[in-house]
Amino acid sequence: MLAKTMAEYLNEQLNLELYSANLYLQTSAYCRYKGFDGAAAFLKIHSQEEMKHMQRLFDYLSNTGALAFIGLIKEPPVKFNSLENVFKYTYAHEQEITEKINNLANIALNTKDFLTFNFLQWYIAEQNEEEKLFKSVVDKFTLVGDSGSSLFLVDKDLQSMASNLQHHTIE
Ligand code: OFO
Repeated sequence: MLAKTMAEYLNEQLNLELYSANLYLQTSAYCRYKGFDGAAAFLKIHSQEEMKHMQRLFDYLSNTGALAFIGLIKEPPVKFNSLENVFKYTYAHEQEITEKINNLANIALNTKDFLTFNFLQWYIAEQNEEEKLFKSVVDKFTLVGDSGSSLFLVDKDLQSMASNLQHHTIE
């Protein structure tokens, strides 16, 4: 049985993962609206990944005798100045999530909740991957600049990244 405070912290994280799913779905809508179909596909797949992060927490809470609860999820931003801005924003968001996960792991360790500490290892590894992924997209903009043809290339690249991710998800 999870300690009450740990269940509260994990529920907070569950709701943050739901926010992440909404953020990626909303940014996908923005990209599609602006004609960046590759970026839209990439972000939409990522939204599905975030739902899996949420469900993992949902199951852990349920399986340890706690009550998972869905709270009020804040609205994600709708408008951005540029495609690069979308990815700078999402990269910063991933960095924040990493901090949250690390903080949770720290609390679990300090309270000797080794089961939760063990559960969080998956998230620690996952965050490392997500940060790498989003940084690699931000780096593309630095490399190619922001002219129309550069954006076209980045968008094309995101389309192939989306196809790879889709493939990975199906396997
Ligand atoms: Fe993007 O890792 Fe969950 O939130």
